[in-house]
Parts: sequence; structure tokens; C-alpha cells
Amino acid sequence: MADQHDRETVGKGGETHQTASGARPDLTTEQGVRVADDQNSLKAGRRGPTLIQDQHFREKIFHFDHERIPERVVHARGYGAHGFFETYESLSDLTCADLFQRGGERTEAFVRFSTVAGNKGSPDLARDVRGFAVKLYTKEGNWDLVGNNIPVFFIQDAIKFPDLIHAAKQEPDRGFPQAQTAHNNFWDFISLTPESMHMVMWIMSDRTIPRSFRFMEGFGVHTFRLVDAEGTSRFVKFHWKPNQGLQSVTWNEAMQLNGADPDYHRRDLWDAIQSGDYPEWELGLQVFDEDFAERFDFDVLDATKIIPEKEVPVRRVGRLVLDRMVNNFFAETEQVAFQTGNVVPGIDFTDDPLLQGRNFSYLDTQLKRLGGPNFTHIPVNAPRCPVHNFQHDGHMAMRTPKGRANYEPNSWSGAAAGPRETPRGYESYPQHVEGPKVRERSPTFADHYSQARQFYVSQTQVEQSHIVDALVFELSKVDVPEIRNRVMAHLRHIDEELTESVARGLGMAVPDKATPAREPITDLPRSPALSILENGPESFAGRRLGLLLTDEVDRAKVDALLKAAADASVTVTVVAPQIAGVVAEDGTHIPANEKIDGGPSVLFDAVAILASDSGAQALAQMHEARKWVADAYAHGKFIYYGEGVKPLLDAAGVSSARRDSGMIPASEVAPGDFLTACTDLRVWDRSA
Ligand code: HDD
Repeated sequence: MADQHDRETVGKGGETHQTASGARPDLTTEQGVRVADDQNSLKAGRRGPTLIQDQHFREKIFHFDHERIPERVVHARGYGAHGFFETYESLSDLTCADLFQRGGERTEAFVRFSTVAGNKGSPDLARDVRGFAVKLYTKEGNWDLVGNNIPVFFIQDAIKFPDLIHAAKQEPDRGFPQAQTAHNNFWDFISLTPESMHMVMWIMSDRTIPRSFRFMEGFGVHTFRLVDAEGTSRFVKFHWKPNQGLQSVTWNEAMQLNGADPDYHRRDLWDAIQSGDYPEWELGLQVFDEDFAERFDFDVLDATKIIPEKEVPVRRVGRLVLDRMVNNFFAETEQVAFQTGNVVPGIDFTDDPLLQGRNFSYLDTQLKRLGGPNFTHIPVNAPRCPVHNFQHDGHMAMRTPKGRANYEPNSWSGAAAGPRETPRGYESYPQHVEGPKVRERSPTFADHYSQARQFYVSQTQVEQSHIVDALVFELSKVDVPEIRNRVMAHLRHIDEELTESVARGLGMAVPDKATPAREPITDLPRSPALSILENGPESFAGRRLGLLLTDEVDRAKVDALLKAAADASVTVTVVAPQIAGVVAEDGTHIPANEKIDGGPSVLFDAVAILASDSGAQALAQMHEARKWVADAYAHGKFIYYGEGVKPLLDAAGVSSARRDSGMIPASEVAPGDFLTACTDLRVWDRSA
């Protein structure tokens, strides 16, 4: 018993609690009987067989045997946090949604970020779309905005979702590859699904390898409706804009990070929130009316299209702050159940066929995952406002309804018998709908390439080259040349130079163009909002500096750098040849956070090396140290280096001739100025 962790116990009312005094509570069985010995099963004799009457042993193993629930069929790997949403000013001119009525009003929120394709244990830096699911516990019920970090989707109709996901996940006969799209099935499906080409441009960009959840945007994707108190409806697209700025890693870093720290994104969010550096996003609305929808080049019900911010500006209406990690990963992050159908008065759906299908799927999937219809009773899912209905009974019912009434209308529930009238009950927008029953795609959904091109031409040159590299990488994992050809045949409608670069990278000829369902528009204007690099941070705050030290280092220089980092809200990880740390020139001890091979430079946004002459010479002999520096350089990172570090730089291949604006000597530049320079994050014209 002595080795047991502090744990919560279950009290009379079925609520979990810790002992009021904070003391370690006694272990009990689920029936509340105190356990005398939790470490030895009951046996007939010291070396004899275990007895079936050992109820405590049976209960403990029974519970353990049933600890897992099915993982989500998509978005299995995720990480959640609590926070709040704050409305800037009343939006009563747009919507009667209660959370938007009063400036300064805060609404409790829970957010789960995720990757789509990988299983629960897959690495964080897979090239993949990130889920950005937000649950807002409003006073008038829960509103779930179940979005992604990309504003468009692969397919236009939900009926194709199982095909898309089957194609992206592990191939069914061999059970691999895990958490990646670089395989035959995925690209086979894509090559036969031209509507996915806009999304393909986004997933081949660095959007799918974000530096962390904190540095990515979120999007509601579909066109929704806002409905005001008079019943007037306007269309809306939802955006989450990170106040931290956008940032991604490079593909080479992503591959290394998956080995160095498969939990890189989880750890980042945990570290940031636990240290009080709360990430924030602003909620942006693109509001437009039927007239705009009519005029717009594309169908606003088509989830493979954006509305460029230049055409409909994004109005920032509030902020989302994540300020508390969960107490328990399973109870909260695993059991949270999002559902696109969860909307509140003032927010409504459109006929986007992807959204319509999602509204069915999310409720349905929770039955499988959470085992019954009462998952809304789980604390993370339960609304924070009163809930009254006669949806009683079922597996694991946690509420205990009182009284005789379990049907409606009834004359038991109060004086006024008969049907209830509820003020501000949810009313669907009375949109007029009629039409023949058909299985058809609207011809207004037929343009598959124009916005893919617009996305591509809106990227900086560096970002365009990353898209080319990603396509070459992925298609090089496809071993059927015909599939590669089919993809390139689509690319030709997006950009000829892009196609030629990809063909060159593959060592293949450029194929004929695919036959388009509709000829694309080729002169859509560039939109800077689509670039990551044009929407970077305003400072280096919130980033992580890797500081490599050796014995005999000048303590004053280390302290000056640490102070400058603290002033600039930059986190420092001290890396040393040994985990015990280093002994500085003045005899003081500086503890390390990582041993050099456990803390490779890919983990950091910028690096600094402060070493004694002998320390630098010793590092120059170490493979890990040379790689630490060579990688930081190749990945375009800012490198701050003290006097005496030259032998290490030379050994790592960063000779004097290769020292550019990102190689910053400590002898000439103060630590604070170095950190200010790091705002640019990378020196992109550095050739690796
Ligand atoms: Fe989905 C989970 C986002 C299309 C069916 N989806 C899921 C999650 C996110 C999204 C963020 C994870 C929620 C969580 O953290 O628990 N999905 C999207 C977006 C889509 C989209 C932005 C397109 C715009 N999804 C989509 C379609 C279907 C689904 C078309 C089915 C017809 N999605 C599901 C699901 C999941 C899910 C099977 C798995 C686990 C869950 O719902 O709760 O129902």
C-alpha cells in the first residue's frame, strides 16, 4: 500500500473527490471496502495457487481488462485543454446566439486538437491535417465547432468519406503504412478524385507539419448561418486566428522529430499552459448574404472552396484562451464527444452536403465509442445549463430523474398541463426547400482547379518549393507510375511549372492534361492570407531556444542569455554532453535539461552554443554535437555562438564562408538582439 499514488476515491453521491485535507486516502474496492494489501493476491499457501475468492484481485483485473474503448475512427490521436471564449462586443446585429450578446462575456470552452489518419499512438509530426474541435458550453446549450487547421476538405459529399479515410489509413491487407499518406492507396484515390486537388495543395504545404497546435489556424470549413432575433439569416465562415502567429517545421525536421519526440505537439501544449503561457486565438467571421453567394465564382455550399479574405474580410469578434490542462486524459480528452449538429439558437446549418452528412455521423459514432446514448452525462460533455427531457434510461444512465412524468405532454409536471411553450427554443431557419430526389452533384461544384491554383500562386517561393518537394516525396512512395501520372495530369491545371518541377523530381515525363469537369479560372488574384510565412509571429515569444553548454563555460554569458530569454518570454532547454549538467569556469553548477543525443536541435526554434575552448574541441569530436549544429544550420535556424566555438562549427561543416545573417556571434551581438532577430524564425536562403 505504501507505494500507491494519491488517487481519487468515489464518494457516496458517485462524485469523485480527494480527501479534504489533501492526505493520501485509504485504498478501497469499488464497493468502498478498505483494502488491506494491494500488492499480493490471496493464495493457498505462500507458493500456492491464487484463490478465486480474492474479490479485490478479481475486481482490479476485471477493471483493467476493460480499460480501453474503441479509438476514434478518424482523429484518434488528439490532445485537449480547457479554456474560455470571450466576446469582444455584442453581435446582436448578426445573431441571437447568447454567447455573442454581451461584450466581455466569457464562455467555458474545451478544445481537442488531433491528427486525422494515424492511430492513437502515432507520432505527432505525421504529415496530416490537424483537427481543431471546439466545444463552447454556452448558457443556451453546447455549441461544437468541429473544424480543421485547413479551410477546405477533400470531398464535396459526405458519402465519399469512408472511401477517403479507407484510402488514407493503413492498407487493409498489410496494416501499414501508419499515419501517412505517402502510399499507393491514398494517391490512387486522389488521382481519381479531382475535387480533392485544392485540399491536396494545402496538405502538401507546410500547413500539415505545424510547429505546434499553438501556431496554427482553425477553420469551421463549411458555410453556416447566423440568425438574428428577427429571424434574418446571413451566411458565415468561422476562422480561428492564432495570436502567436503561424509557424511550421520543415519536412526533414518532421521526420526527425517523430523519432526524437513523438509527443512533440502534446508536450508543447502541456509546457506552454503549465508555465502560464496561455495560447490564444481570435474568432474571425466572414459574413455574407445571398447576393454575394449568387455573385461569387464558386458555390458557397462546396466545402472544397474558400472565400478569399480580400473578397469578404474576416471580422475578429472574440478570443479563445486555453489556460488549463485536463486532470485526466481519458476522462476528458478521450471521452469528449464532438458533434457538428450541436448548435445553439442563432446558429444554423446550410445545405452543404458534407455538413449534412457530418450531422448524422458524429452522433452515431459516439454510440460505438462511448458505448451508449448517455455519453452526454460525462462531465466533459455535459452542458453547463439545465437539461430537462424524457430521454431516460439506457446504459450507464448517470442522472436520477424524480417523479412520475416520463412522457410529454403530461399533467404531472406542473400546473399548466398540455404542450410546453419554450421562449427562445431552438428554431430552425425556415429556408424554403423543394426539388426532385436525385443522386447528383450540382454543376456549380464542378470547378476543381481554380482555387488550387490560387493557393499555389499565393505562396512565397520557399513555400512553393516545399510543396514541390512534398509532392515528389509522396509520389516517390507510390510504386505504380500510372498513379503518379494521373496526379501530374491534374497538377497541369494548377500550374505548369509546378508540374514540370514535380516531373523532374520524379524523373518522369510530364503527362497529358486530365480532362477537366470545368475549365479553371486562371487569373484569380494572390491572397497573402494563404501563406504561412506572410503570417508569422511578431516576436520570438513563446518559442524554445536550445542552449548547448560545456564545462568551463563563462557563467556570466550564460546568465545574460538566460535573462534575455526570460525577458523575451522565450523558453530555454539546456543541453549538455551529460545530463548532470556542466561546471562553469567559476566552479558553479549549471543543470542540464537534456543530454545532447536526447535533445537534438530539431526540437528547438533557434539554438545557442556557449562553450570553453576545450569544451568546443571535445564537442567537435562528438558525432551528436556535429549533427546538432549541422542540422540547425541546414534547417535554416538562427545560431548564436560564443567565442571558442569555431572548431565545432568547422567540424559541423559551417565554415566561415557559410556564416550568414542567421549565424550570430555572441562577441558582437547582445543576447536580447539575437532573440529579436529570431523573430524571422528561419534564414530560408541558406542552402543545406
Ligand atoms: Fe470529421 C471526428 C473534423 C468531415 C466523421 N472530424 C472529427 C474530428 C474533427 C473532425 C476535428 C475530431 C473530433 C474530436 O476531437 O473528437 N471532419 C472534420 C472536418 C470535416 C470532417 C473539418 C470536413 C469539413 N467527418 C467528416 C465527414 C464525416 C466525418 C464528411 C462523415 C460523414 N469525424 C467523423 C466521425 C468522427 C470525426 C467519424 C470520428 C470521431 C468522432 O467523429 O467523434 O464521426
